[in-house]
Amino acid sequence: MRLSPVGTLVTLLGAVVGIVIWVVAYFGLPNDITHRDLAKNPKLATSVTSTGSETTTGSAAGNATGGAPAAAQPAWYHLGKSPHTLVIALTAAATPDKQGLNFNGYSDGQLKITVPLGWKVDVAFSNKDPNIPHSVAFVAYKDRAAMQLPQLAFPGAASPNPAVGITAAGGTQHFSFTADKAGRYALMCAVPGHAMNGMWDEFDVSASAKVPAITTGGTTVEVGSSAFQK
Ligand SMILES: [Cu+2]
Repeated sequence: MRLSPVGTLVTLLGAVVGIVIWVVAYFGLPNDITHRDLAKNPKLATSVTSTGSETTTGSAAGNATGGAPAAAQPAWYHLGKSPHTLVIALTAAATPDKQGLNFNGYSDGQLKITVPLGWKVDVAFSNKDPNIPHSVAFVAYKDRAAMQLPQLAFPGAASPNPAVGITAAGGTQHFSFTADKAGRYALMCAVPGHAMNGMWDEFDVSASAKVPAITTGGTTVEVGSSAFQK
């Protein structure tokens, strides 16, 4: 079959238009529209909104049936091997929030840790900031925003040399104390000026609580299941 010059032109134009459409559709459009590149697609947001024993019960059941790790449980707190021990990892400047003046991303009391009266608290403190030193000290609630290191609420309840602190190069510092007085307390950075700029969170010792609890964003998670013991 022979095409006239006009027919040939129309055929070529049709082919070109087809190719252009194909190229634009497959390569030209941003991934926001096509979502073809799976690696670049946004992660699905996962959130845990549960209160109290629901969480531990639900997660424990998940463990029992699926054998999966307790993914819903943040890794920074769990029950200790010894009875009545809470193990917490507090990381200063864990996020860039407030120029790093935060513990595990929380500042200005956004985080509340509650332990039953008489429990032991094992703390692993570190600082992600390579330049600005931080520390952690457990103090009376009224001293949460103190300019300088106030009196400790419990013997030994601070990282070493808390007024000086450590940078990221300081590694992880371990200390323990017994929460032997019920009341409202705070954990704060004792490097001068940091707590008064918000680097503090709440620490409560409860005479009625049976298990420790972590409260953030209005959600309380009890640290009560043996499923989380390490
Ligand atoms: Cu600090």
